Amino acid sequence: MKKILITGATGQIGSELTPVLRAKYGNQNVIAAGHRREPDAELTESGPFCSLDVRVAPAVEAVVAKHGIDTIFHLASLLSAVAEQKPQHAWDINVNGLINVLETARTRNCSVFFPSSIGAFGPLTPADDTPQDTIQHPTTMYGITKVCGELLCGYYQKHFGVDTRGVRYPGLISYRTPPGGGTTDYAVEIFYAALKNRHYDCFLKADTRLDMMYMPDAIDAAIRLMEFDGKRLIHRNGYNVTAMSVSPADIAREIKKRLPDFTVGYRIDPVRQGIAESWPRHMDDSVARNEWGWKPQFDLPAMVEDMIRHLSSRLTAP
Ligand code: VAH
Repeated sequence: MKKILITGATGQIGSELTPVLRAKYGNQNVIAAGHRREPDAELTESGPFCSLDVRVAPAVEAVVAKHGIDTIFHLASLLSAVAEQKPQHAWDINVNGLINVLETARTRNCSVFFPSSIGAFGPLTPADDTPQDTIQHPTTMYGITKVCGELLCGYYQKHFGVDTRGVRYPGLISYRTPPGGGTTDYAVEIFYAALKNRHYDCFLKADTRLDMMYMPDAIDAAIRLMEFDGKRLIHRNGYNVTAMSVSPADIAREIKKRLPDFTVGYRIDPVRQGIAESWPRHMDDSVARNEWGWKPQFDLPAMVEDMIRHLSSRLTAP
């Protein structure tokens, strides 16, 4: 990787991947591109930033040509809950945006990282120890766009030789940039609420278990996969990767060990509860571990400790 473009750089993953890649490859070699969210000062002052609507093919091509890009981390996407409110818009961004990136990668010989999700699975998928290769049939527009994305990346690799790679991320937890419009957002909101108010009303049921991952591990997975010897990869796209399978009650209990007066309530959002129940509880990620050395560093206690440490200086209740 010499010249990198990150689409969706102002989002939850992009805002953390950008500084890590800039530290590794040089600030001027990592172009951050965003569209909906305004970039923060760190993003714009540490290296090149441009506004980019991935739905506009000539705009994608122009950015790649201007900067001589050889690697694209394509993160621009609508998340699950907001995609259910605007399904056609989600298809436009998540699929037409990806096709534009893949077409540019084909003509400009770029490698592409594409993040799929546990959302690419559905109610017919084995919910525990979900295999790498299994039935998907998602019932959300978000999941349909992610399965389509996995298949498109595989097609462009097989038919055009484009170096596409990707993982199926679980819910991602981070303290820098809150996610927007996701079903797993509760796992981030709970920390802000615990530190500000010592109470959180969760929109998922207490026992709703889902795969989760702390952002440093998610960043490591993306970079490790993209730096790995492509000739040794078999699956290439949509690798199951996870770090922990937890419920809101599990996270609340771990927070309470550090904030004894924290309490949690439940105000269920039927839409996001329905989405969560259509996803697996725990994926088998042994294929990623065997093929390219995937290994998470943060379990539930370590993640909670680090989240509270980083957020407490900003949000501690008086
Ligand atoms: C969402 N955070 O909730 C995303 C993610 C597995 C969930 O894809 O939509």
